Amino acid sequence: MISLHAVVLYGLLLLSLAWWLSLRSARTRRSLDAIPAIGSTNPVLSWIEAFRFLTRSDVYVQEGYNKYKGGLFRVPRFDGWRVYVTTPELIDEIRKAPDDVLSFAEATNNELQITYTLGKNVHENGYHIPIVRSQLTKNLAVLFPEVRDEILAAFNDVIPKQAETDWVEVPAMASIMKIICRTSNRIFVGLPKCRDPDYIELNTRFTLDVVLGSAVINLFPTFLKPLAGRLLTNLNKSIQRGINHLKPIIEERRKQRHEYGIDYEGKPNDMLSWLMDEADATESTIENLTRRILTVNFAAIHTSSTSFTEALYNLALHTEYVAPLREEVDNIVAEYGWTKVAMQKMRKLDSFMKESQRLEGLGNSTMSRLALQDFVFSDGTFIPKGTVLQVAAGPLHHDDAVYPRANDFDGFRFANIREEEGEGTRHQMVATTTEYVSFGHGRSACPGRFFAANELKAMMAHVVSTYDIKFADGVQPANTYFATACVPDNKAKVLFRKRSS
Ligand code: HEM
Ligand SMILES: *[C@@H]1O[C@H](CO)[C@@H](O)[C@H](O)[C@H]1NC(C)=O
Ligand SMILES: *[C@@H]1O[C@H](CO)[C@@H](O)[C@H](O)[C@H]1NC(C)=O
Ligand SMILES: CC(=O)N[C@H]1CO[C@H](CO)[C@@H](O)[C@@H]1O
Repeated sequence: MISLHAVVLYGLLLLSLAWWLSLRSARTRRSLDAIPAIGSTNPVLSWIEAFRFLTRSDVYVQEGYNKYKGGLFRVPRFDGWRVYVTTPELIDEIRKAPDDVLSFAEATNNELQITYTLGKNVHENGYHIPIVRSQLTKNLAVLFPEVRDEILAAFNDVIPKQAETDWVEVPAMASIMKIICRTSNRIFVGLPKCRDPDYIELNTRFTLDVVLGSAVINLFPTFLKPLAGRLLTNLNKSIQRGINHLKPIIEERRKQRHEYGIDYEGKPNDMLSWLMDEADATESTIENLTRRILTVNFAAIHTSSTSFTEALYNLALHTEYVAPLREEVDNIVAEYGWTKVAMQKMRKLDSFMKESQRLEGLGNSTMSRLALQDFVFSDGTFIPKGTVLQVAAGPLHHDDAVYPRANDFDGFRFANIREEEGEGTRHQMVATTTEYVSFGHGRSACPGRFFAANELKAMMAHVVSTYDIKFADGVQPANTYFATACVPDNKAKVLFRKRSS
């Protein structure tokens, strides 16, 4: 079986190379000649470099930024050249372009092969996006007690009891992922499903299924993609597993609706209910609702876990922040309780989380946009239809000209700016600008960022008010990269102990 797979894989890889070579001679290649390339422009060598990019995107993007800052550069990917912009001005031009010229949805479909991974329906109908942006955000205050309750229960389960009296080592990434998955799903599907270990395991690995699956599918020309999706990924199994978890819940809710009307008494106020309220007939099937819940988890879990894990590493590395953060949390909670309003008042905490995301965040590349038509930047750079644009977010966020002493972790950097400018909200974590693109920018900016910031701050407020934390050796864990994604060290351990003062 395995050797048959290997033969199929090698055969398909050769086809993929042939496809790449034929692409190289196409119109896009000539049209992009004016944009400087990182790595070789030789067709065969650049195909090999596309493999290197999979694990070294940080090096490629930083090199491009250092050499061509002020303009654009391109890097080789399997499906063609990816063009990066380097300045806030160019980012703003991307933001202003209409969706039918530069499309986030189509770029994401290209990168994640959504049709063959999350599902055709998810690509064709993005009805969950306005639900995340409005219903979820509007309900943050009323749902805060549930978020808080799940955070308490999850930390209690994940941090060993010995922490009451002594330092204990906790594997950070895996623990955080569990806590985030539980807390988010408390709001997505509710109790008791959000605590089901198999459901949690499914949702944390589904993201990897999609990312790895799409990377494999992307090696192949369009006509082979469905075959590659079926033979070389385990998405079908994962979706079936999701269906097994959600089918009884969806059926029970349908029954209640049928008997007592759409606003039946005791109707859960969660993502699944909002989706069922808005779904049209094709979206209301158990499979399509399941794909949608898995999609929301895909967008939420690894992103939030990455961001929180990096913030936790920064706290363990810079323990001098524990005291002032703890003081802020204690004071504000004394006045406003554990509420969404309290989270909004915690400016030092907000700044700390934002600074961490500025320096690390999701990766060196954000804001993918596929050109659906030819596009010309104001500096005259021509972008042919079919090209994918990206923002060199990592290098921009690390540029001293954009952020003074950009490479230093300055936890209260944004709180201090807000102090100077009074009540300004322009520097809070959820505010996107042409200089802060961790959540993207413009119409497609992350619709889940209000939920994410609220959840991550509630978690960090719980950590500083409950525990002392540190690293055993004080060494910052190293990030790795997969394609454009930044992956925090998932083996690093953080020491926890019940707060002593
Ligand atoms: C710290 C956590 C998160 C980060 C860093 C993050 C980052 C991003 C980024 C960079 C984008 C693309 C924006 C662009 O290119 O302009 C995006 C899109 C999106 N995010 Fe998030 N995200 C996070 C959490 C969440 C959560 C918790 C949810 C759901 C509850 C979510 C749902 C989405 C969705 C649905 C989109 C696609 C929007 C569209 O297609 O227009 N995200 N996110
Ligand atoms: C799900 O959505 C797709 C695409 O919109 C549709 O073709 C299909 O019939 C729907 N239902 C099921 C059960 O997959
Ligand atoms: C998984 O594959 C089987 C066999 O090809 C198919 O019958 C089933 O509908 C698939 N399930 C999903 C969720 O795509
Ligand atoms: C997420 C992020 O910004 N990662 C890195 C991008 O590249 C620079 C330079 O190589 C790194 O220092 C960042 O940590």
